[in-house]
Amino acid sequence: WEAASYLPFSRARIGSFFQERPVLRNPFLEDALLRGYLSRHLPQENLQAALSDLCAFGERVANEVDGWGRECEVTPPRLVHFDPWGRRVDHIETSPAWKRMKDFSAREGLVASGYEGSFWEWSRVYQMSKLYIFSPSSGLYTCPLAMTDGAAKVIQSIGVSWPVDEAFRRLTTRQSELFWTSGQWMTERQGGSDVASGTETVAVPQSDGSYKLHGFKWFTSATDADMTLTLARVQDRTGATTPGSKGLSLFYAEVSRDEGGRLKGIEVQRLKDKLGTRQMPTAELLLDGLPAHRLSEEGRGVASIANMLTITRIHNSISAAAAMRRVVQLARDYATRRTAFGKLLKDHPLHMQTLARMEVETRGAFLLVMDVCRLLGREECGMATQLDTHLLRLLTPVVKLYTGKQAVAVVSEGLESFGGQGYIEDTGLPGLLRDAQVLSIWEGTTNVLSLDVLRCVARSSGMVLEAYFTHTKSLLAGASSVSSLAPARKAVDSALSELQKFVQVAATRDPSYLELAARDLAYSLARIYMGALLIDHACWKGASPSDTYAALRWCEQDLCPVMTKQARGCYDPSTPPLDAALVYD
Ligand code: UCC
Ligand code: FAD
Repeated sequence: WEAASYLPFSRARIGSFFQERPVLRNPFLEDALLRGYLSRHLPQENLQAALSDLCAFGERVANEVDGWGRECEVTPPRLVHFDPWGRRVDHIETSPAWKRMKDFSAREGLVASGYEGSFWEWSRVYQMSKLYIFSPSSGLYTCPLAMTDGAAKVIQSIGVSWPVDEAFRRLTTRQSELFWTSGQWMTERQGGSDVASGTETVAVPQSDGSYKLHGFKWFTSATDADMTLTLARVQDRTGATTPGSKGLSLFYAEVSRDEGGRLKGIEVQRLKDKLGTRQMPTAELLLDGLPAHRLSEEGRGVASIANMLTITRIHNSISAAAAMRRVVQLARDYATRRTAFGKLLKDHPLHMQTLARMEVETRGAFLLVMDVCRLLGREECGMATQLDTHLLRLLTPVVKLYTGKQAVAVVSEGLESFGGQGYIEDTGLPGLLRDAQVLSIWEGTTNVLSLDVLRCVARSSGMVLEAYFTHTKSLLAGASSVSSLAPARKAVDSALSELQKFVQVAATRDPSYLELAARDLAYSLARIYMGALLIDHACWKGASPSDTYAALRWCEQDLCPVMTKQARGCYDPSTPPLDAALVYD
């Protein structure tokens, strides 16, 4: 008995070693690239104010908001169909932390700062920097904020007047008691990508010029919103509607309740049971006479909601870059605390190589999404050149589709860097991966956005590509005398020439050829441009040796996969039947 009491694992003892957890420190102070980028670009007169605001914000995110985010995850929303007396109420109960996120977001101006113009052309960069710091701790509150921002943008582009002037004020206010969020109800059961054929919802004209909507919206996220933008087909006097995209119009509707507490014109069918994004309600909605106002001309619904898509796709990309940044931040902290094979993980070169590769991906993503924010800011200030406008149109689907995929890969690798603990729910880590997975699905899947790239190239008669080639070359020009960057510059230069060759060859082929190449083309556009941005940033006078190293590492990959695959015959007319045969073998 005496001998046994010395045994370290005897009876109730569970050993004396407990691994220290990774610690989340101020995400602003922890991010050298973010601070460098802002110091480089923000106007000098505002720089200090912006940096102190972001620093204080980062402190709150680490010490307070992150805990609320976790509370949102463990207290998911609940749908209460009936009140105790049997009346249908369809009440969506959300956690106190979710409600706190709404107040916090308003007070911090997470939407408003995009409209206040305090940083002129850099206002979007400033706003998105804040969202980038906030996103992984936000309990997915960035989702309603994205749609809110998108709705404000649509209203602004259409004109801030009745019936949406009040809504615009509320969407862009910093007063939490007035702040509204918006939904974006586009998806129906027949099609989320093919909205034009999939939308069955009809809009029945009313005598006062308004409409009542009848239909079924299959995915509606953050359904506790105060208003929504949605698509429907206007019925003529005979009840007929126009099929396809030409029949779709854009509508504004408020989500309100009658005196009995029942939703006006809406029934919440059920909440979705989702892989991730569990913090926020995503519902199926029956629209049964929802009062609405038409915002677009009849038949201009898709074109009018496109402004919302631009904004939400940029938000999506910010969330993707932020998820990568967060997992790298935690993983590198953990590597200073965890020992294996006699030394800390940080002292194992192979582990550091793994984290460094994640860091390179994160940097490429960050610079691309910030560049798109820069272009958006220029457009909104009336400063955009034609080149800027073309670039913004081309790079929006590119950044969304590429960063969505990167986020899943980097976050997955990141989880592995915690070993088994990365798979354990109450560490909070698995949620990062679940939430990353949606980034490539909603707001346009990878393939659908790749086809959007083709469409915008065709519709601009190639002008968007011209802008892309011109601007990428100008980014490289600054590096011509920097010898340490020569291999990277050479790689981007030659990939750019390859891409130009591909475009020339592709122009002579039929559309089905381009369709097969669409995804690889979009990836090539992303990788080359990210390479050029990394090189450009490394040439800045405040850049560090790590900025140069990141550029060199990025440019070691195949920057132009579309040309590599073309050379291998991957888009030849013989491949589709072979692909199909292989899949169904
Ligand atoms: O998923 C959703 C919400 C999730 C929550 C939000 C989270 C945000 C991030 C948070 C981070 C945590 S809402 C559902 C999103 N749904 C989609 O993204 C739909 C995906 N499908 C497409 O994008 C398709 O390409 C469609 C629906 C746009 C295709 O429709 P059409 O009617 O066939 O399109 P067309 O014919 O190509 O274009 C019709 C018009 C044209 O204008 P005009 O007539 O003037 O030539 C196009 O130029 O719309 C214009 N247009 C665009 N304009 C179409 N797409 C765009 C665009 N991307 N930008 C500018
Ligand atoms: P489908 O269009 O059926 O696509 C299935 C597959 O086919 C995809 O891989 C796609 O890439 C591929 N595909 C489709 N067309 C082509 C093509 N032409 N060429 C090659 N490949 C193709 N929607 C809203 O409107 N509002 C919301 O708030 C909202 N919230 C969401 C929340 C969550 C958590 C999720 C998962 C989805 C949400 N959605 C929302 C819906 C989302 O936008 C759609 O699911 C998405 O756009 C895809 O549409 P789909 O589901 O109909 O897929």
